[in-house]
Amino acid sequence: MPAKKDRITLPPKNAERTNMTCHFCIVGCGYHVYKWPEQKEGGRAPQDNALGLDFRQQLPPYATTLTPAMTNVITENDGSRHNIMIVPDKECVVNGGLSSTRGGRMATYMYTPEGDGKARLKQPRLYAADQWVDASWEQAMALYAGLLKKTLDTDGPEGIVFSCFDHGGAGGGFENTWGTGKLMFSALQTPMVRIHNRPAYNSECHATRDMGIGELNNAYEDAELADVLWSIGNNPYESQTNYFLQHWVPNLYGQTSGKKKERFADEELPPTRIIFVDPRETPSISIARQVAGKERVLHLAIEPGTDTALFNGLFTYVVEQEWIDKPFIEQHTSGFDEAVQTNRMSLEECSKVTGVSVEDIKKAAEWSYKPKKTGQLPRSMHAYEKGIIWGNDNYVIQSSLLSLVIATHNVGRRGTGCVRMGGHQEGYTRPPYPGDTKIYIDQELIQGKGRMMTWWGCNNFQTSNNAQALREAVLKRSAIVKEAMQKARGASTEEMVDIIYQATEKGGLFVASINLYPTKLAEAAHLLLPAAHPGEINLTSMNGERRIRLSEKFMDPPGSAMADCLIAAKIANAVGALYQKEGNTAMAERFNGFDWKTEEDAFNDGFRQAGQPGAPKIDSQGGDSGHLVTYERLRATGNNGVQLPVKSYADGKFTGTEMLYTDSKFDTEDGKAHFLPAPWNGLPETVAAQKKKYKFWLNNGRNNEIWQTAYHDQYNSFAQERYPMAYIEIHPDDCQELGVEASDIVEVYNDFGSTYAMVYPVAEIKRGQTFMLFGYVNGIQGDVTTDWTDRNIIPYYKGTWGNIRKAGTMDEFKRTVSFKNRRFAMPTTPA
Ligand SMILES: Nc1nc2c(c(=O)[nH]1)N[C@H]1C(S)=C(S)[C@@H](COP(=O)(O)OP(=O)(O)OC[C@H]3O[C@@H](n4cnc5c(=O)[nH]c(N)nc54)[C@H](O)[C@@H]3O)O[C@H]1N2
Ligand SMILES: Nc1nc2c(c(=O)[nH]1)N[C@H]1C(S)=C(S)[C@@H](COP(=O)(O)OP(=O)(O)OC[C@H]3O[C@@H](n4cnc5c(=O)[nH]c(N)nc54)[C@H](O)[C@@H]3O)O[C@H]1N2
Ligand code: SF4
Ligand SMILES: [Mo]
Repeated sequence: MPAKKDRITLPPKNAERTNMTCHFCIVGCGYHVYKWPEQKEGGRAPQDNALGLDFRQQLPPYATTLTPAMTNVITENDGSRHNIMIVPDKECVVNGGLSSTRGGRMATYMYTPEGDGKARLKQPRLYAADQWVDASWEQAMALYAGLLKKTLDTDGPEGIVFSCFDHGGAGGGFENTWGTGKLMFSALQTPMVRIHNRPAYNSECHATRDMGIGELNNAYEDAELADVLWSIGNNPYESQTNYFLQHWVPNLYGQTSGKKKERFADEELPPTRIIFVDPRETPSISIARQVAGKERVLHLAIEPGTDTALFNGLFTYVVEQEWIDKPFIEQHTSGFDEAVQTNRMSLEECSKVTGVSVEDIKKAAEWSYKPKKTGQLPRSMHAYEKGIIWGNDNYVIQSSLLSLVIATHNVGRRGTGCVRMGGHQEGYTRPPYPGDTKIYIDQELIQGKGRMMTWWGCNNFQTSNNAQALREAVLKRSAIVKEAMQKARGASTEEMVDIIYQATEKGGLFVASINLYPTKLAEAAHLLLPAAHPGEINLTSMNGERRIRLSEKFMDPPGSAMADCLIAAKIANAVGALYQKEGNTAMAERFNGFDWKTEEDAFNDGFRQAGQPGAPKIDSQGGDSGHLVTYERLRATGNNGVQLPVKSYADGKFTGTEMLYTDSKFDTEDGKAHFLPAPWNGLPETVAAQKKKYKFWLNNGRNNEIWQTAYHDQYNSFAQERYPMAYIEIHPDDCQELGVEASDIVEVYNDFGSTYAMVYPVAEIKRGQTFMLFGYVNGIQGDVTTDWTDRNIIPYYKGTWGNIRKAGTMDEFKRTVSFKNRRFAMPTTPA
């Protein structure tokens, strides 16, 4: 790993400047990329550097955010070397110049031959004769397309299986969801597809959509206008950092900000309050207490998986108190009475199930729903994420939450909204999924179905539920194909296609991965195809308030890596050509329409024609206004872009949509919001059995420094020195009972698998509960998650129990890793 830099080279006045939306989380912070020849350097006087800042003296606080990790030296394909600097954009309304520990490392992660990105795939790689061999795209396509065709011809599309991203940002974007979607759904027409983060082709938000309420329905500004903020199964400081810091924290600090006073002049404006629903005390909670003071923060530390009971108890209570919007319910909703019946739960019962005191449940209701002295209903924004999406029965939790929200009219009014906090940026546009039922793809693979499996911009070896079983099955099946390939000495590509196909008749599985890096999937793969990420390609995506921006290409991808949409086109064209050659024009036609040269061609073919399925139709014909959005127009709007759906474009300006449902017309056939009954059913049997048998709740999720499977972070010294392995938070008294201390390595196991983690004692974790970093390269939490899913094949990643035993100690970790409390706390002022 290269030595850490302590000096920053400034961009000269004439450095090239392009726009970049952060690659990573949903928030989509705006950044500027500066690029200039390696030997040049800007001066310290403001007129001598492109940042326009005066570095001759100490800059005022927050004048800029600039660290060595935001700089790098890249090499282009022609051998020329350039400095780059990727810094947050102060003018961007999303982040206002803030960066985070993840986005702030973007420059470090851009490809250089010696840097963090050096392990990037540069050419296609074929597993041949027990080793990896670089291959040309033609050679790779001859094999891959040959196998696709052979499988299609012999057993139809069901033999062809994919797991693919469906989001925005790196490994996604409107261009690439369209490219991959058109290949899988229009050309190959296979229903054997799952999404990157769940084992079927389905939605994370079935219930709220069924109720007529899309999950990204407000603007980040609404968090500044709310009276009460709810964070439900969500840790916003670590997972949506700059949304929290730039839009929630100011509201919590300011109590009644100027903006609120201006907008709601005739309303009582109580000091802003925040309510967290999370069994765990998160760093976000400790920060909120610091900012707002303890009395304005309420933590409902529910028993794991009891969210439905909580919302049903609150719903029942507010209906009894009549803290609901009756005219709204009458005119704009249906199903209220049935929901009141089914969801009924007394405060006492609610308290018993959730473990939250009656007093706190009442307090939450009073803060959030009791009409103000001036008569209006409070403005309560309900934000949720993976604690309930991957919670105990996704569909039912969302039904119960949304029922509470609709009854109290907390959608479609400014300062409200019931929204996903989000994971990645969004960027969905695809032809319709060709299947009519949801297929549990991982189980199909485990049961020996499918002949070819492609992981596209995802890594389910580290991220699926029941991940150990998946890996075991895939590795075993992959080995059958590998053995056949090794024995095929001197075979031509056509012969190799037949040999592989025959191996799949014996239970084998051909595995491909389309990715930036080899990843853990390389252990099973026979073919690796190199993809390019934002900065190396043009890419559009939208953030959690539906704000679309264009990230501009500023450098070459390594080797022959290319955008995923162009890889999809290459595959389609190769299969089409094989059918053409055979004279099968009917089949060849299915692979037409991929004559794209650039990402922009894919954008114009996809987003501008098809729009976003599921997005509200808003133009005068009830159509999608995606066609108004072009690269050129987006480029001109810079890092602020426009909030979809676009209403119009005139005089060089877009008019977008800040908030949905302000007209109380919902996305249902009758335009009404539909309540859904949400019975409290306890834990699913599979999960309850683990709970009964094992001692510890194995909660899991994100932390601030690590992005997803650590695909970049595993090569980054800052991340690796901090977390050489996945850690597990355990209460100190439990540590003592287990005979372990900080930095020890434990085995975590149950009926579904076993994994390893580094002990991180944390006093704020309840006894009998733990929290493990999910999806890590080294210590895979998914190994101990169950195979249970809800009716829509949504897993319960957060709900699993297991035992823990000491596996060993690691002197190196003891010496080098910090086990400082990660929960923010101000030093207490001496009396
Ligand atoms: N136990 C447990 N499991 C979980 C969760 C949990 O909370 N707990 N959460 C779930 C959730 S919400 C998610 S999102 C998933 C994440 O699961 P995955 O999507 O499998 O994980 P990522 O690391 O995001 O995978 C992205 C992969 O794409 C590659 N990549 C990056 N950029 C590009 C690109 O531009 N093109 C291509 N082709 N490849 C690229 C990266 O190298 C990486 O291997 O995990 C899920 N699994
Ligand atoms: N730093 C960082 N940020 C990220 C990511 C990352 O990898 N790193 N990934 C991005 C992605 S793809 C996603 S999807 C988001 C996820 O964003 P979040 O959902 O905020 O993150 P998680 O840590 O998965 O889970 C949130 C909380 O759910 C709680 N929880 C567990 N069980 C329950 C339960 O039964 N009920 C309730 N109410 N809560 C429960 C956990 O204690 C945890 O604090 O983060 C995004 N942002
Ligand atoms: S908050 Fe999210 S989008 Fe913003 S810089 Fe951090 S990772 Fe990137
Ligand atoms: Mo996610």
